[in-house]
Amino acid sequence: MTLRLMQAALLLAVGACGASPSRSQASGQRPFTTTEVARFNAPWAMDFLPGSGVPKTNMALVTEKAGKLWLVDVGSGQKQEVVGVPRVHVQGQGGFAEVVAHPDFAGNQRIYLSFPEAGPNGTSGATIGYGRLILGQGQPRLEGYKTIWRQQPKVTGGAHYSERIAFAPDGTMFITSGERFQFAPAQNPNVDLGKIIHMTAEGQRIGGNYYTLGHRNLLGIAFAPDGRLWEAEMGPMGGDELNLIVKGRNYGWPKASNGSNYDGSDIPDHKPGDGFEPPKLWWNPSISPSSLLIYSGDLFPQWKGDALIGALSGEEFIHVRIRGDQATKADQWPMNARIRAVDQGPRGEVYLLEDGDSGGRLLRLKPKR
Ligand SMILES: [Ca+2]
Repeated sequence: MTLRLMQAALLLAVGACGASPSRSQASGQRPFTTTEVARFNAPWAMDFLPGSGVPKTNMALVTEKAGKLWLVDVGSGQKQEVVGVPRVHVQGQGGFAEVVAHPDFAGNQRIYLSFPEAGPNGTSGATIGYGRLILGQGQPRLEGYKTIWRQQPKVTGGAHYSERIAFAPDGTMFITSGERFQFAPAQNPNVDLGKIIHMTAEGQRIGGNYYTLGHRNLLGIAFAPDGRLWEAEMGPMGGDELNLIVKGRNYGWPKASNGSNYDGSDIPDHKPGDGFEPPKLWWNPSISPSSLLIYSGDLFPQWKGDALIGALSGEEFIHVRIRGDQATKADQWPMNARIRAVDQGPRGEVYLLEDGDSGGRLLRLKPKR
């Protein structure tokens, strides 16, 4: 056999293996192992508590959609329910949603939550607020909860609340306000629907009504180490997006999308000169991005500075390479479960929360040796 033939045979063998549609084959290529830490009922979000002089401790908060908040020690897997949490309006996609610790949590004990509240005539709207998490005195409890933002207007239906929170390096806050499945209001500068809003940590708006507009259901928002703000958004059929967020820009919904409406009708694709900011990446078929982490740890050096995305309908864990203002698809690992949240632990390990009404697992990912 000539060298060339041997190379061809080797390529064929590798190609046959790589082309296998088997999910177990694909999961065999994962660069990580997964360990179950705990289980939750329909978990939605998680965040690690900062400690004195450390950005993260072993203690994480986890929200459950039906209205419970848990403190979990990811070392032991032990869970404690937080008492004194506000009552949550649960409807459709809405319930307890985001939980984020203030960057100075060690000093002010402040945690932020988001969830819908009911309005008149069957309406509802997203809210954001904060309270003090009291630890070390028996059961953890929340005190002095205060609502600092109410999505206006309240509308009927239980879809597309979004209500994610990201703290900026300067201590201000960016929140996502979904378009509530109302379409056109995403283009109306005078309402909250379909916007990213910039505010102080006390809820005072910065720079006007909104920071960006023309969004649909924004379930991931995160700062990269270089200070750029990225956002993952559930678009229509075949139009899920990763966007680079730039102040004042219009991201097009519902006038432009690389996807189509779920009834099959077309929406004009993004094109140069249409006045709308195109996504850096989009997914067709849809993946349903639930969450976005920009990884900053050392445990997975190949992910440093890159985006990690959980996918609901895609049932995948997705790695997107980020270089400056550019993003490229790198890996999509099948997880055989809807992934609701992605977070980074105190030693650079990665945590995933599975979606599901009972037994949604909290998984720890560590590098495969
Ligand atoms: Ca289109």
